[in-house]
Amino acid sequence: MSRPEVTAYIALGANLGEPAQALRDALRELGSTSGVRLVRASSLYRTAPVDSSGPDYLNAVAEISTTLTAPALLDALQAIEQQAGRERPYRNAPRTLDLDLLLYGQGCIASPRLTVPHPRMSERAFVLVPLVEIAPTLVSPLQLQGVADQAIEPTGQEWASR
Ligand code: PH2
Ligand code: MG
Ligand code: MG
Repeated sequence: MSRPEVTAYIALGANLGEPAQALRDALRELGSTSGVRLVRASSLYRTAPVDSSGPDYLNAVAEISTTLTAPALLDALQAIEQQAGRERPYRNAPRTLDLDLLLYGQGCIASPRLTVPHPRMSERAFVLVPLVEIAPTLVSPLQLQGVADQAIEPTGQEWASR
């Protein structure tokens, strides 16, 4: 029996190595993952590190439609992070690629591995600003007001590499 399609939102971020290339590769990998269909992606944004260090980040958010369960989707995201050489020396360390599951349909998940909605997404301009670009009904003006002091700007870069 086939599972229903669920709309999910994924945050992409990187601030080590070649962030633009890493985000492009990750979006391509995500779209070619079995059981995942890429619906749309936000622009790329340059953002100041929040509770983190190192160079500025590149961030974006993607909407997918998936037949994977949330844990299976998390497995797929972590496999793509591994391919990008992700290391986890300490919490919020600079990284070559971070893929976070923000929302999974109407799902509320609290397992040791996974919390959905992502518990800190409402505190972060690098999530809310790209998210409001592709899913305006999901973000309130009040939430945006709460992160208005965080530095974020569109890079003007295209997703497609030329
Ligand atoms: N990710 C973090 C912590 N801080 N700051 C920015 N600007 N962008 C991120 O993606 C980011 C962060 C933890 O995942
Ligand atoms: Mg993260
Ligand atoms: Mg993460």
